[in-house]
Amino acid sequence: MVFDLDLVKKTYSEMPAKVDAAKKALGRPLTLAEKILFAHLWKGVDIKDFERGKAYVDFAPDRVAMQDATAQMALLQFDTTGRKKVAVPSTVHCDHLIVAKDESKADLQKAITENDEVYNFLSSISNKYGIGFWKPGAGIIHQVVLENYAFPGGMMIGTDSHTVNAGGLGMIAIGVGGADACDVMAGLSWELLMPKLIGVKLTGKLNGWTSPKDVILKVAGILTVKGGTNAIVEYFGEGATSMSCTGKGTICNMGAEIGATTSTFGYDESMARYLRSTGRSEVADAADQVKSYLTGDPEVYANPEKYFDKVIEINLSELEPHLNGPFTPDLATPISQMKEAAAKNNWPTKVEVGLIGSCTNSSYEDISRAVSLAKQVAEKGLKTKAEFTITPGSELVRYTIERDGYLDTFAQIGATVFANACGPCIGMWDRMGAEKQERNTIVHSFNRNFAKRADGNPNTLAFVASPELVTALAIAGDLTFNPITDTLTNEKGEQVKLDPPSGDELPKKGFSVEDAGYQAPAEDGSKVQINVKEDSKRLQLLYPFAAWEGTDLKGLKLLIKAKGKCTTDHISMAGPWLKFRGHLDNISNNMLIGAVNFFNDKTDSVKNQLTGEYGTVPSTQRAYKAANIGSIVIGDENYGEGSSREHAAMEPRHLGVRVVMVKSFARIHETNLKKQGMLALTFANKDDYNKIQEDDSIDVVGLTSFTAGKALEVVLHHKDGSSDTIQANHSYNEQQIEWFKAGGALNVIRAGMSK
Ligand code: MIC
Ligand code: SF4
Repeated sequence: MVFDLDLVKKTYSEMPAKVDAAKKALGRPLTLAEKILFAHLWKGVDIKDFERGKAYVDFAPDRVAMQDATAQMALLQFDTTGRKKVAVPSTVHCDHLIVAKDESKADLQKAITENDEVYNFLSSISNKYGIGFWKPGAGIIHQVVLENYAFPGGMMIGTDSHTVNAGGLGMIAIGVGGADACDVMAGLSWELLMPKLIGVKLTGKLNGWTSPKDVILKVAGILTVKGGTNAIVEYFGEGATSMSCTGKGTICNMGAEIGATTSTFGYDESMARYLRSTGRSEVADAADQVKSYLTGDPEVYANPEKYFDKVIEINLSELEPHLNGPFTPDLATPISQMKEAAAKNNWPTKVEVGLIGSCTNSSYEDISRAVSLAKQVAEKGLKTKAEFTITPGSELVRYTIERDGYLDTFAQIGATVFANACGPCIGMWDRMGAEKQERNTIVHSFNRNFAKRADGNPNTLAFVASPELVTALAIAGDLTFNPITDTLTNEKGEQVKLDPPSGDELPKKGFSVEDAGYQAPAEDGSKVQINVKEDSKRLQLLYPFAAWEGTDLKGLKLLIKAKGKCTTDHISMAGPWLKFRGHLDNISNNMLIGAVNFFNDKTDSVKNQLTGEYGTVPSTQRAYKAANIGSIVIGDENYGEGSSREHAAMEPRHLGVRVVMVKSFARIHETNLKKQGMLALTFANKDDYNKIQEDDSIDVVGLTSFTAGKALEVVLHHKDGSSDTIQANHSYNEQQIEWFKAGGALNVIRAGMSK
C-alpha cells in the first residue's frame, strides 16, 4: 500500500513552477536544499534570497511523524487546541518504551503490559484526530518513515532529532519539539531560521571495510558536535550516487550528531530502487517525471564553493573505517590508529558487547554485510569473544532477514535479537551487571554515545562504528583489532583473517512481512473518547503556563551553573525516566540531574540559597518554586545538544526556572525553550560565564522593551555585596517575543483558535 500518494503527486505537480520561480527571483541556480525549501514556503510568503542564518521563514511541511516518548506531550498539547483533525498527514510510532532484556518476543510482551495505559492513550488519540498509528513492535520511527512515507523532494518534521534520516530518500526532514509538531498539525505555518548550506562532495567509491557510516563518522570528526548548527548538509558527487539509499539514510541520520538542521541527497537510481522494492513504484515513477527538480542544479555541483557556505570533500576510495567515542560522537579515530589512541587514553580494549541495529543502521544491506562476517566465524573456526545483540529497525526488515536465514546465522554466534525498537540505544537496556558500574567498553552501530546513555552506567565507554566493524570487533573481542591488517587466532591455533564484508543492497527475493503493525485511524474520530485518569502516574493533562508578569525579572536564584557538556540526556535523562514522558510533574523529578555543578564537580548536588544546604536539583528547584522565587540555569557550549525532547524545556518551565543563559545552544533545544515561554539567552561575551558565582541573585533587565535584535542586561548580585552587569544576547524574533509574553506558544495558538 502506498500512503498518501495524492500528497506526493500534488507536491510534484507544483514543484516545477515553484522552483522555477525561485530560480528566477534569485537569478541563480539552486542547491537541492533550496529547491525543497522554496517549494514549501508557506502560502503568501514572498520568494527572496533569505539571509541564511539570520532570517526566520515560514514553511508548510508535508507531514509530521512522532514517536511514543515525545508524541505524548505533542498530542497532549494538540488536544488543547480544539482542532477536530490533524491538518497534514501525521503518524505515531511506538518504539522508545520497550526494554531490551531477554529477547524480542518476551520483551515486547512485557512492554505491552507495562505501557498499556500509554499505548491506549496514543492509539485512541491517534484514532480521534486522524493519525496513523504504528503499534509497538512495528519498528523504529525513522525506519518506518523511510520504508513508507519519505519521498524525494518532500518536507517533513518529526518529534525526534533523527527525523533527518529521511534525507536518505531526498527529503528535507527536520527534528523538532512537540510544540512545533502541534503547530503544523493544527494547520499553522512552521517557522525555521533559514539554514546555512554545507556541501559535502563525495568522490571515489566505498570499498572493502568502509561503509556509509564511516562517511558521517568522518564528517562528525571534521565538523564536531556543533559544526552543523543551523545548517543543511547536502551531499553530492559520484560517491553519493554510487551509494545505496539506506546508506544515505545512515549518513543523514547521524547528521543530528553534528547539530545540523538536516542533511539530504539528490534523487538518484538508488532511491528509485529503494522506492520500488518497498512497494512504492508509483512514487518512483512520479519522481522520475520531475527528476531535475529533485536534485541540485549541475552548475551548483560543478562549482560548489560559489553556492554553499562551506564545502567539504571526502574521497571514499581512501576513507578508512572509523570508531567514534567514547562519550561524544565526534571523537573520531580511524581504526588504524585505535591501538595508539586506546593506549594513550587508557581505554579498556576488551570489547564486552557489540550491538548492531537502531534507527541509524538496520537496513537490509547493513544486516547482510554484518552477516557475511558472522558466517566466517564458523567457516574459519573462530569463536565470538564478545556478547552480540541485534535490534532490527522494523518488522519489514526483521521478517525479511529471518526469511533469508540471517537471524539463524547470527544465532550461531550466540546473538540475541531484541525487539524492533530503540532499546539499548536509549537506555532501555536491562544490561546484566550494569549496576556495578564497572569500567568497560562496548561498540555499537547507533548514533549517540553520551555517558550513561545505553546502560545507565557512567563508566561504560561506548564507541560508534558501522555494523560491519562492530561485528568484527565483537568477534575479536578487542577494540584495537584492525580487520584490514590484523589476524585472529582460531580454535586450532591458526592465524586467520576476516574477509571484507559483502552483502545485498536490497533483498533479492524482495521484502516481505506478515503484519507490519499499522493501524489506520477512524474515518470519523469525533466519538472517540480519550481518558486520562486523575491519579495516573504516566499521563497528566497540561495546564496553561502563566503569562509574563510584565516586568523585569528580579532576584532570580542561581539554580545550577552547568559545567561542560550538558546534553538533553543530562537535562532530562531517558532510560528509566521515559515512562514519565506523558506526566510533566513526575518527569520533572529528573530535571538536570545529569548536569555537572561547576562549583563542586558533582551531579545532582546544588546549593539551596534559602537554606545554604546542598540538595538535588529538582528538590532545590521545588523549594524555590514553593517560595515563589524564580531561578536561572547557566550553561556552557552547545547546551541542549542531542534530543528533540521538549521535556528538557518544559520541566524547568513547570518548576519555575525563568531563564537559561549559556555560551551557545543546540538548535532544537533553543526553540523548545522559546516555545514554552522561557527566556533563552546567550553570553554576549563568553568569558562572562566565569563571573557567575554560586550564591548569585540575578536580574534580567530590559524586558519591558524586549525587541528582536536588541541585547538584554543581566545583573549579577554577588554574596559579598558587589555586582557585575553583563550583556545577554538572544535570537527571539517578534513572534517569539509574543510567545514569551503569553507564557508560551501554545497560549498564543489557543487564543487564536478561540477567536
Ligand atoms: C534520542 O535518540 O535521543 C531520542 C530518544 O530518540 C530523542 C527523542 C526523545 O528524547 O524522545 C531524540 O533524538 O530526539
Ligand atoms: Fe531510537 Fe536511538 Fe534512533 Fe533515538 S537514536 S530514535 S533512541 S534508535
